[in-house]
Amino acid sequence: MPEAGGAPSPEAPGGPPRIEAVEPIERAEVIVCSPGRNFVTLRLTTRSGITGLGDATLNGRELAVAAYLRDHVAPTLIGRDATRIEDTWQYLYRGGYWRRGPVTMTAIAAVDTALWDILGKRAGLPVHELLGGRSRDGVTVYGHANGEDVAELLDQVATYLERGYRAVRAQVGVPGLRSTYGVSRDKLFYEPADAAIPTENLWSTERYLRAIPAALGAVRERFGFEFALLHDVHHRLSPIEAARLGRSLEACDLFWMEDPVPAELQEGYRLIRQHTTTPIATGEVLTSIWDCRTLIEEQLIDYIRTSVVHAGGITHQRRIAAFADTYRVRTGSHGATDLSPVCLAAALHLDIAIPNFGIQEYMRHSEETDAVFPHSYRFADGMLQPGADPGLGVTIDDGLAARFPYRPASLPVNRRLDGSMHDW
Ligand code: CS2
Ligand code: MG
Repeated sequence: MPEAGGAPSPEAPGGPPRIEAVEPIERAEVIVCSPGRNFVTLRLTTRSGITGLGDATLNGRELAVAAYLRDHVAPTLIGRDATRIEDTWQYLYRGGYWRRGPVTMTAIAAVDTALWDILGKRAGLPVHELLGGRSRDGVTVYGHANGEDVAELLDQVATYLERGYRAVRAQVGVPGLRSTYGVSRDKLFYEPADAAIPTENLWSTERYLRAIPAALGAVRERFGFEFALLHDVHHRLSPIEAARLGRSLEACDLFWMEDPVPAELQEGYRLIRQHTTTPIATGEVLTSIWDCRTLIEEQLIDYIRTSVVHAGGITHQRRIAAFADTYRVRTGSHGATDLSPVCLAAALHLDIAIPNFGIQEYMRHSEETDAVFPHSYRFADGMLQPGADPGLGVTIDDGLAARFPYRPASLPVNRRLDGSMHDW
């Protein structure tokens, strides 16, 4: 039966005659720019002139997603009905032979996010109202305090608490290693993709395991327990090492210990769980609900950290959150600087609406990034507010973006003291 306002049309892309598109997509543009760091942005424009933005940034692999979008996805979008968000997701995911993986899921995410933006603008409503409306007053975020040593870390924690943060992630340099991932030169704007050819960091599990309990213990001793304290292991331990770390941090009352073991070693979480009550978060490199299934079903984690941009957009991230809620697992969306303001806005609209939101990562973008992507979200009192503009509330300044061309930039790699490769 035809939809309201629609009649069968022979013009629909591919296949038999379909219901006429309510809001046909006319243009799909992929914009690559580097205002402080690289971003890939998809802009869809409908026949009636509504535009929607989607983040398509995959750190260090940006051009792979740009090509995937331009060469394989964009041609299938022209003429498609922008109001068919779920169907477009199914078309791109279920319709595809090659599934999942970061490149594919980031491209799908960009399309999906742009379609939600368009829907919000058509309706004249911010996306979170379309997702069911507010479930909370604001989105609690955590900032990144880090220091070369414990003294610098304590200074940085103080800075974040003074700025009103209610939650702080603490990372510290490991004594005897010349650099440690997560510890940056610039304290407010952290950018890990620092060189065209990957920088080589040094790693020692033994030294790390000695340094962290002392550093986090010093944070609690100085600042007390009235704020959430988080720590990111960056996938670097074996399950028994992670179990030991989790146990040694129990007195610090962590909000979470993040990514204790490599993402492909999900069985390892069973062992960690048997040994420690420190809450566990993972998921920033997982790209679909199927990647999270065992972790959630077996309640091996407390927070799922998949993001809108790397896990299939608002549509799929919402599905992951709903699945996680069934098992009392909460969300803690990835929000490093490589997730653009478009992704951050999309995450905030979802965070504020879903029942099982836990916390949102918030690494501030540089001034250049914020200038290229004017946005309506705002930080106050340790929380972000998505704003009330229709859609996502983010635009892109094309002229300014063009002044920041793409520059190759990679994440570092990690070698042990004997020169062998260690997990990222
Ligand atoms: C980190 C990030 O934010 C985090 O939790 O793990 O620094 C992450 O490594 C980068 O976003 C990778 O692109
Ligand atoms: Mg992380």
